[in-house]
Amino acid sequence: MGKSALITGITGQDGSYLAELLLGKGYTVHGLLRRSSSFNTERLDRIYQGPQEPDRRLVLHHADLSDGVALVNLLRDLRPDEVYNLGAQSHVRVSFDAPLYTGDVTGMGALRLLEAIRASGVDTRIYQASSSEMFGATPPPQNERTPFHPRSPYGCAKVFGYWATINYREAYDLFAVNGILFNHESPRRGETFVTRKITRAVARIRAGLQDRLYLGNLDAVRDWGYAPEYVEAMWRMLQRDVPDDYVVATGEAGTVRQFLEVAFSAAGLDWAEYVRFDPKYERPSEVDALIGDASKAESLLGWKPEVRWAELARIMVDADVSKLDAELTGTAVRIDR
Ligand code: NDP
Ligand code: GDR
Repeated sequence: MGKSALITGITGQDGSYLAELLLGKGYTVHGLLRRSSSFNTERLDRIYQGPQEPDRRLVLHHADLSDGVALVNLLRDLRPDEVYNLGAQSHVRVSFDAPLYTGDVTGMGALRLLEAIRASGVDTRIYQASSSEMFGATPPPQNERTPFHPRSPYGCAKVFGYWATINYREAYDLFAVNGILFNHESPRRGETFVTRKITRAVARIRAGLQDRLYLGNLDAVRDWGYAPEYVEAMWRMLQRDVPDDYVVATGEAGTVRQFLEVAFSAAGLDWAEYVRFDPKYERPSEVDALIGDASKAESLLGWKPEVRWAELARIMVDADVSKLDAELTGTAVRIDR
C-alpha cells in the first residue's frame, strides 16, 4: 500500500504543487480545507477528485489551524505517514494589520498541530514551513546558522513555529523538520505578492485593461526561486534517516526594480511608464535583503535549483498573458462543482 500524507494549506501555492508531487509518487493525499463562502480550491482543479469518485487518492477535510480539537480528530482518524504544515496567514504586509490573528494561525497553529500529533499518539513525520523572513534584519548570505531577527508579526510567528518544531523533536523524539525556504514563486502565486502582482499587471497593461501599477519599496532584494522545485525539497527532508533543518534557496537575488524591468520587457513594455509609488504597500519595518546559502540542502538532500529569478519572471509573465488571453477569448476552462 502507498504512503499517506496530510497537507495543511493544500489550497495555497505550495500545497497544490506538493499534492501533485505526492500523488505522482503514489501517496494518498489528505488536505485540510478551511471553510470559505466561495470556492477556494481553484489551484487543485487539475487533480480534484469529487467525494463520489471511487478509490480517490485526494481527499479534502474541513478544519482550521485555529481548531486544535479538529486537528487531533483528523490525525487520529487519518493516521498519515507524513504531515506537511503549509497553512498560514502568509502575507507579511497583512501581518501588520492582523498581528494577533497571524500569531494565532501561523505561530500557534504550528504548535497546535505538533501537540495534536503528540496527543493522538500517531507515528508520523512532520514538515514545518519555516521562512527566510525569520532572518529579517540579519544581513545575507543566510544559512542554517544565521541568527534570526524577524521584522514583522509574520516573521515572529514563524520563529515561534520553528522553535516549537525543534522542541517537539528534542522533547518527544518526533521526526520534525524545518524547511527554511526563501521566496518562491510560480504562476500559482497569490495575486498580492509582489512578483505575481507585477506579472499579472504586465498582462493586463498589454491587453489595455490597466494603465497604472502601484507598488511600495522597489529596493528590497529577494532570492526568488521556482515553487515546484521547492516542494521537492520538502519531500526529500522527510525521507532522510534523521530529522534536521535546511535552508532552501537559489543563492541569486535581484531587487524588486530589477524584477520589474525583466517582467515588463518580456512583454515589450517599459515599466517606468506605468509604475507609481504608494506608501500603502510599504511595511512599518522592512526586510532589506534575503539571499540564501542552500549548500547543506545540496549536499545532504541532493537538491539543486534550476530556475533563477529572471527566467522565473518570464515564466510568470507568459502564464499570466496566456491566462488573460483565454479569459478574454472565452476559452478559459471553468470547472464547476
Ligand atoms: P499561500 O498563502 O499560497 O497558502 C497558504 C495556505 O494556508 C492556504 O491554503 C490557506 O487557505 C491556508 N490557511 C490560511 N489560514 C488558515 C487557517 N486558519 N487554517 C488552515 N489553513 C489556513 O502560501 P504559500 O503556498 O506561498 O506558502 C506555504 C507555506 O510556506 C506558508 O506557511 C508560508 O508562510 C510558507 N512560506 C512561503 C514562502 C513563499 O515564498 N511562498 C517562503 C517561506 C515560507 P486558503 O486558500 O483558504 O486561504
Ligand atoms: P515577502 O514577499 O514579504 O518577501 O514574503 P512579497 O512578495 O509580499 O514582498 C517582497 C518585497 O517586495 C516589496 N514590495 C511589495 N510587496 C507587495 N506584496 N506588494 C507591493 O505592492 C510591493 N511593493 C514592494 C516588499 O516590501 C518586500 O520587500 C514572502 C511570503 O511568501 C512569505 O510568506 C514568505 O515567508 C517570504 O516570502 C519568504
